[in-house]
Amino acid sequence: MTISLPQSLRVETCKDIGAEKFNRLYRHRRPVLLKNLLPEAVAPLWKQKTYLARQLLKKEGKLEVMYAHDQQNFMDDVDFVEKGLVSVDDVLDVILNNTLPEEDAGHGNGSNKGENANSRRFYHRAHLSEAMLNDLDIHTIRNRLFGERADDFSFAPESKSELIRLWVSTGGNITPMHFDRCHGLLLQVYGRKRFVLIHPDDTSSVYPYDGINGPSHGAKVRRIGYSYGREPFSESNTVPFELVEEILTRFPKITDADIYIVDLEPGDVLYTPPGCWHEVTSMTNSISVTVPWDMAPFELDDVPVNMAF
Ligand SMILES: O=C(O)CCC(=O)C(=O)O
Repeated sequence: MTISLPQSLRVETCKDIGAEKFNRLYRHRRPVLLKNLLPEAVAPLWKQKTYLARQLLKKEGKLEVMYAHDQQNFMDDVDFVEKGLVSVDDVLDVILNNTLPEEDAGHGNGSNKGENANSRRFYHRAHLSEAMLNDLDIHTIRNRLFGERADDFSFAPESKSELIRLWVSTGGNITPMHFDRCHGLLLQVYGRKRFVLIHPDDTSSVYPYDGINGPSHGAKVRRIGYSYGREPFSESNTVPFELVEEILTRFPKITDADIYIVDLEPGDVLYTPPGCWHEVTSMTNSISVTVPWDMAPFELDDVPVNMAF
C-alpha cells in the first residue's frame, strides 16, 4: 500500500492581472495567487525594526500575543490559545532576527515549548496604523482587481478599514483548517506562508466540527501543509511519511479531496473565496495582512454548501 496524500494541485497564478480576468475567477469563486501585487516599497520597509517599532499599535508599550496550548495550532478561541503581553522589542527581535530556536519545519510537531517570548511560538494579530494602511495602497489594488465594478462586489476596504488585520507570526504557527463567510485577500509582506485550500464540495474530507463541540467554521484535519514537505511541487521533495501516515489513519477521507497548495512570498497576494476551506502555516517567521469583505447581496442567492446553514 502506498502512503500518500493526493498529489497537490496549484491554484491559478497571475503575474499581471486585470479586472476582466479577476472578475471572471471571482464570479466562479476560484482562489487566485496574484504575484507581486503589493507596492514594491512595502516589503523592504516592513522588515525594518525602527519602522515597525513606531507603527505597531501598543498597549502600555506592549503587544498582545496569543500562545497556542499545543505550541502549534493558533485560533482565536480559548480552547486553542492563551493571551499574553510582550514588549515590542522582544517581538521584533524574534520575528526579524530569528531568535526562536530552529525547528525542522518539515516535521514540526509543536515541540517548541520554551518558557518566554524568546523561545515560545506566538501570534500577534492587530489593527494597522494609518501609515501602514497608506503603505499598502489598497485603493490601487482595488482598481487593479475590480476596475469599475468594486462597488457591485462590495469591495470597500477604505470604509471598513477596521476589519483589516496585521498577522505577525513565528515560523511553525498554524491557523487550523476553517472557512470564512466573507471574501478575503492575504497580503504577504515578510517571510513565507503556506495555504492549503480545499473546495466547499470536499467538506466531508476535512472532518468539519459541528459548531457545538468545536469552533464553528472549523475542521478537525490537522497539519496538511506540513505533510507535503518543503517543496510540494518538486520531484526531489522529502515527504514526512510518519505525519502522512498519522493523517491517513485519523482522517482517511482526506484522500477524496482536491488539495491545493499555495506558497506565498513577500509581495504576493492570495484571494480566497467565501466558504473555501483553508489551513495556513507560517513556513518562516512572517508578517501579513488580511483584507476581508462581505458577499454582495446578489451572491447570497447561491452560497457554498458548507455556508448554507
Ligand atoms: O494567516 C493566517 O494565519 C490566517 C489567515 C486566515 O485565516 C485568513 O486569511 O482567512
